[in-house]
Amino acid sequence: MAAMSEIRHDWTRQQVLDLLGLPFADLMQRAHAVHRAHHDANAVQVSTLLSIKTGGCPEDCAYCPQAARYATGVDAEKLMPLERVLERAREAKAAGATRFCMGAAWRSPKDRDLPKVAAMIQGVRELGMETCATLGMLSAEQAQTLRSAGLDYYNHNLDSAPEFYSEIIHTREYQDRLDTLGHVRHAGLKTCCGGIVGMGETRAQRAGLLQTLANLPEHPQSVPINRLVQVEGTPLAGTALLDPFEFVRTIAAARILMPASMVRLSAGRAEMSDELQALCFLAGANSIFYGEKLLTTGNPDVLADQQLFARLGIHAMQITETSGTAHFEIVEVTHAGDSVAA
Ligand code: SAM
Ligand code: DTB
Ligand code: SF4
Repeated sequence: MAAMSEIRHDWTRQQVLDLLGLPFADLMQRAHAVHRAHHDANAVQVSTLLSIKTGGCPEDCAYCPQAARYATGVDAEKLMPLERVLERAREAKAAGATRFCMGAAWRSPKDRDLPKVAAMIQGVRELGMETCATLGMLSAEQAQTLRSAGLDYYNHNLDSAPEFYSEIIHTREYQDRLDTLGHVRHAGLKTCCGGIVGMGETRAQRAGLLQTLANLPEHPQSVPINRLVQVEGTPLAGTALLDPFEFVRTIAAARILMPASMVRLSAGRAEMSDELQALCFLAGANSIFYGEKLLTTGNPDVLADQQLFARLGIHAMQITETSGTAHFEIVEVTHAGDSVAA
């Protein structure tokens, strides 16, 4: 195995920009070497998403089909009943997902909703899957409550560079996001935190997002890199499309900056060719959302993903339960008998 890269939290903007600007082959070679040193390059972790509370959101995130203020055709629904959530989780497990991520179109959860979400988390865990939730901003106490319910991961994205943020969201501050991430870490939850590219940002602003992620007190254990899904009715519909190679560069730089993290090739795969996805895996992406739907928009169907994995010789990571502790771990089998916990 190649030498492990140092885990750093002191990246300068210029260093990240320099990475993004390397000749493509040099960047890919460097990212792939880091990837191999820290992970099984042929294993991809699969998570399934479910929108447990869809639409009607009071926030104004310019990319989001669930903001009540944009006419996107997404109707506001109530919180999904527990049994339906568990039914969907069972289906996800049967299809091979190891993590089940529940998303709600909330600015932040109301305290009266938390016991209902806690019951969902407990139920999903009992099925033998890792749990993740993305419910908006959290207080320190709410993060603790979710942890006590057995939540493994909390997804809360930075979404963009600090200096681009005010062009995308006006109803809450960048600092609010950093505060929520602090509460999540302090509660002992693992963080899933990334952003969106293709929103009309510059390369320097993509570098700003990556730099901020890498310089967090702890690297997020999962880093979702979303390519903007353009939805008619949102302010970002019609944004000039990002050069696909620039997207691959972003994945490669994320891999170099956060060597031990799982980098997720997240939203936007339905609009990507198999070849582009393969380049992203080569650049260090080792996690995907699996299942026909993200929250409200489409994702490649399960069969297409299984075929893509087979064509590329990729296997889905398996879940193991650490004896007696009700603690799940995804295990990346690197060589026969040689396991690396992710
Ligand atoms: N409401 C909560 C929040 O915003 O924190 C949780 C759900 S929200 C839909 C989770 C994330 O989905 C956003 O932070 C954003 O990164 C991503 N997302 C939403 N709409 C998207 C789109 N059209 N394209 C790509 N990513 C998107
Ligand atoms: C993340 O980074 N991407 C996911 C998940 N975390 C919650 C959401 C993608 C949403 C794409 C638009 C939609 O389906 O509504
Ligand atoms: Fe609401 Fe989350 Fe969509 Fe923003 S991203 S509008 S907070 S659901």
